[in-house]
Amino acid sequence: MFPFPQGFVWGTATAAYQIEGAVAEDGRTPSIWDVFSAKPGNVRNGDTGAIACDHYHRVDEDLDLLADLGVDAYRFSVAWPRVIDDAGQVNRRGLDFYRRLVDGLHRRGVEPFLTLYHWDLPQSLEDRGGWTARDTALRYVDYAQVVHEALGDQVRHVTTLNEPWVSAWCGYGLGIHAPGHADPGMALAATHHLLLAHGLTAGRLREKDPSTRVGITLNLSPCEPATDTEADRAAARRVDGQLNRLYLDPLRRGSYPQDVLDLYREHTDYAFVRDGDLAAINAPLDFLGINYYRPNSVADRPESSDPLRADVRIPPGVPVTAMDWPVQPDALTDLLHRVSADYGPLPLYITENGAAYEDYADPDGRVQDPQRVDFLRGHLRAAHRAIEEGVDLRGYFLWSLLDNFEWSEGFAKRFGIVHVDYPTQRRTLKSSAHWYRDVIARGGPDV
Ligand code: IFM
Repeated sequence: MFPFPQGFVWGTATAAYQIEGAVAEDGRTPSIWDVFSAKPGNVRNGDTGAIACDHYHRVDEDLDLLADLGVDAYRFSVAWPRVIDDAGQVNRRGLDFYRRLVDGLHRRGVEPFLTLYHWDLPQSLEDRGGWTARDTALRYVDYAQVVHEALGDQVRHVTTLNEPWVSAWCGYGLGIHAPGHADPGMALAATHHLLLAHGLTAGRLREKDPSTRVGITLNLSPCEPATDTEADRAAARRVDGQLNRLYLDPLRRGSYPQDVLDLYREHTDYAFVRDGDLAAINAPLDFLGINYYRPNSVADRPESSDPLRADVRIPPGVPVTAMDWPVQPDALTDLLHRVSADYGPLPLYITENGAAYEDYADPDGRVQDPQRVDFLRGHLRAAHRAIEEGVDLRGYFLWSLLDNFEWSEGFAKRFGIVHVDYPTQRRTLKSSAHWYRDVIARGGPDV
């Protein structure tokens, strides 16, 4: 038995664009993901989030699933383009949807953990420069205040951003996510403005309502050298810098890591960093959310020192998920220790962890996913070990409640513990959902 502490928060997570659908209803305006996914070649099979899991119309059914699982908390995101229209006016009908969601959670005894930004920037703001423009950070603060005024009385935990690395580097540095730019200088400007949006908002919300717990969620991955050569060790440090320290250092120490700034000097002069910005970004945090999926085993690539072109390998003999991500739960324990030691003390939550596998319904309609159960068990045990060794880990949100729109992979990758048959929108609990319900009821995995 691996008993977690009393009060440990068991949850599941989703994000607006990945599940809601209803992209043109009740005054919602287009987001960068509507525009990006409509362009042929950007998303596998031409999929879009236009319908997704139709959660917007099935919210009660989906909340019942949460109640059935017995979770303590549910992490969801608010879609900015539902709440603020292209003229910058508040859209009450959009807010009403989230009010119904939050009320429905409370009625079922489930605590809402609200994420303000999970990648669906209003396209109208992208047209004015998106996250490369400082003004977007200021618009974000206004948006955050609107959401807080409407829902703050019922929502204690607010996460400002989900995975700013992905927003900045996949969206502006690599061009594989919306809005589809491939320019490292833009990615660095986007990074800075995302972090500024976070910091200004954290300060503002704390000032207005000290009872709100404000955090941010980062995708963090331990980076190990593939071999013990000096070249591989340097390559691993570069990837760690760009992926982890570029976010953790300003948030927790008020400075950008010099080695990462130096790596990209030919792409930007960093004129977008203004006096006082880093102090704002370094605002006190009530918690840090960690999304952990995999570590990186990094080998040097002599022709390029750019972390975006890094040679990231699967260590021999390590199993992989349907995303080709190596399954290495021990790295989660190491990561939790490192974050606590280097950037704590700070309450931590695992705000995402989970895996995609090739799931299908058998002739009886059942969906058996033993590989996912093994994945989750291994990671929960790794989290448990970290707690036993002193890490202040407060909760675990499984990604994801439902199969959903996996960004540039479309609907081809299934991360849910609940299977969604997209043509009928029928939901079926996979065996991992039954297993997770038992884990929650027992307060930890039994083996
Ligand atoms: O689906 C995503 C989620 O939106 C952000 N974190 C990683 C998940 C799996 O790729």
